[in-house]
Order: sequence, then structure tokens, then C-alpha cells
Amino acid sequence: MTLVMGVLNVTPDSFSDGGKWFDHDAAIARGLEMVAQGADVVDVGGESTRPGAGPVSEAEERRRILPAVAALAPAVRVSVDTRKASVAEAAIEAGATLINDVSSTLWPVAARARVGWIAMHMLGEPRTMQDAPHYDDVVTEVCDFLAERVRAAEAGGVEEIWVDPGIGFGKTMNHNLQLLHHLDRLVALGRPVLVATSRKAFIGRLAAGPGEPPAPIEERLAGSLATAVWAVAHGAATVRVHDVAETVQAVRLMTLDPETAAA
Ligand code: HH2
Repeated sequence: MTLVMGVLNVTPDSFSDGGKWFDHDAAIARGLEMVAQGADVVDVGGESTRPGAGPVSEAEERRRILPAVAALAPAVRVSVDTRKASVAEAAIEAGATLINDVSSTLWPVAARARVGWIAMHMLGEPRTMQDAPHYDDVVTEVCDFLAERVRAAEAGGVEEIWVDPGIGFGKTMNHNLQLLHHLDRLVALGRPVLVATSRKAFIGRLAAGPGEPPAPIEERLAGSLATAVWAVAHGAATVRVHDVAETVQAVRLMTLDPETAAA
């Protein structure tokens, strides 16, 4: 079964939807709307990781996310998108059962709390990661990194481990496309693969003509859906998206079983 993870950014500055759900009531309403639209997981984050983003204090990150985590956890599986152990712990206390960890360091928290953990690949850190990222072989390096993280977390007692190539995290357009085209290599690690292309810059650049500026966020839905469908067709277990209703429709259609689907 393919899962759709809906993004809930409780931030003033996310690249994709900054400020829209910053108010607690708006965040909770958006989370419930995504549940009604068919989201299997809601990923609550309080710190933007867009290229160039600055850090947020632990107290501020907790203040941003905890009301939404607590309100949504009875209705849906909640993951917490954080790089901070104390924030992950507080979110778990409030009902989150999955740590979405772009730093790939928080498995000890997952082990202690007996929750799931998502290991994502990132080259460097958000402030500088898009300054000329270089790999000799991006697919092999990302796979090796994630395989090592899986081994560490498994040895540390984490039972549920997902892996994510980290589209856009220290990657050029070519790196992103190579990772998408060789998703089978990540799937071969034997763990559920999460892919998050939704609204990202490479889609904006691909959508623009030569010499034109990248297409704005509101014009990236088609590319977001195309890459989500591509990822599912090539073995992704979960896609992390902003446009939940549209993605649920696309993913449901492509995963229909012709034997059992209604006539
Ligand atoms: N991308 C973003 C944030 N969290 N988590 C995982 N596992 N994989 C990703 O590729 C990923 C992620 C960036 O997207 P968004 O949350 O929309 O933006 P921002 O970081 O600016 O809040």
C-alpha cells in the first residue's frame, strides 16, 4: 500500500507555503483538512529547511508545533519534522509516532521512545547545502549513507526505519533526477522509501523555458504529481506532499487493482 504524507509547515518562512499555517488554529484546521482529503500521515514541522534558512530555538519550535501535534494525533498518524532531540521528544509526548529527521541523527530518540524513524540524506546543512554540491556518484553515495544509518539505528534498537534520498538537500537538478531515476537502488535497501519532491525548486526550473526564471510555487502542481507518480511506480512506499487531495487521487488511480476495482 502506498501512503501519502501531508506536509504541515507551522512556520513563517517555508519555501512552499510559509506563513499560511503559522497560526495554531489554522494549522490544526489544515491538518484535519488533509486527513479528510486522505492523508495517511501528517508531517508537522516548525523549522524551515529551505536553502539558506536560519535556525529556530528549541522553545520556539515546540511552541509552534505541539498544539497541532496534540490536536491531530487522535485523528491520524503524526510525524514530527525536526532536527532537535528535545523537540522530537516533546512531540512524541504529545502523540507523534514517527520522527522525520532530515539530520539523520535522532535514531536514539526513536529507539528510547519506540517510535518510527525516517533517515534522510543531506549534504552539509540547510544554510549552505545548495552552494555547488558535488558527488562522484550521487546514487551510490546516498545509498551508502542511508545503508550505514539503517545499520546504526537497527543496532540501536529502532524497529521501524524509513529511508529518504533528500531531494533538493545539497543536490543539483541533475542529482535529483539521477536519484529519481535510480530509485530501485534505494528500494533495494529493504526499507520503506519516502520521496519528497513536492513543489521543489528543480520542478520550477524544469517547468520554465530556457533562460526564464523558475515557475512560481502555484505552477508546480503538475510536476509535483508527475514526480510523485514516478516515485510510486518505482517503488516508493510514501510520498510527502503539500497537495494532498490531488496526490491521493493520482496515487489511488495508479495503484488500483483491475481485478477488484469497481466496474
Ligand atoms: N523536504 C522538506 C522538509 N522536510 N523531510 C523529508 N523526509 N524529506 C524531504 O525531502 C523534506 C523533508 C522541505 O520541504 P517543505 O517542508 O515544504 O519546506 P520547508 O523546509 O521550507 O519548510
